[in-house]
Amino acid sequence: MLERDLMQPFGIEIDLETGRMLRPERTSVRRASDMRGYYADEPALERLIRDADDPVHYQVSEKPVPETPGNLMYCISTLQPGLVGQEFFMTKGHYHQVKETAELYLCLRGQGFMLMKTETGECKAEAMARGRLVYVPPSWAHRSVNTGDEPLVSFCVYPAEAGHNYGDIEKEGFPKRVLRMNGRPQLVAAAAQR
Ligand code: S6P
Ligand code: ZN
Repeated sequence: MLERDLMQPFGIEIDLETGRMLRPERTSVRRASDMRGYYADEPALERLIRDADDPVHYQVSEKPVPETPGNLMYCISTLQPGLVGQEFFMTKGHYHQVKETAELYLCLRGQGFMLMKTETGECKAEAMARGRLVYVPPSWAHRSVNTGDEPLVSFCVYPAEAGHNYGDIEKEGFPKRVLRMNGRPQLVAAAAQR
């Protein structure tokens, strides 16, 4: 490869206190209405959409790199606090399309869990709190859950070619849900649902 064809190095700034990426190139936003079908209490989600004017649920800020092997994609994921019925706000969750790809989540702010599951239904939860790094191994679907009262912010890094498979989680869901019971987060077996 000619030297002029090489990708050029660059730097970005992340405010480690707030977890905000300064001047991201791309920000994807998921609103409450994008989460239809994911929560157990569907009427509660509809009330949230109606009464709070379809609030932002979470967003992902990035400065994308080419999605080619050898590159590392990275982003800041910011999940708002709240409840849908008894269930804490969560991301949709996904497998990576390229199953052999892992992901690192370094929590910068907030409290919660990283829920992970395999295709055969094994389910694990790792606590997330400022300074905790969660390693999501290859082949594990992953979803973050915010159990605190401030945004749950993570810095994520993964192989740039990983891709996202949302369809399987839309169909099969996670075996566990994180509910607020007696004022505390509890992991509860999910009924047949997403
Ligand atoms: C990407 C990484 C995160 C999530 C983000 C939103 O591989 O795992 O950036 O995209 O937390 O979650 P989801 O499930 O809607 O992509
Ligand atoms: Zn991922």
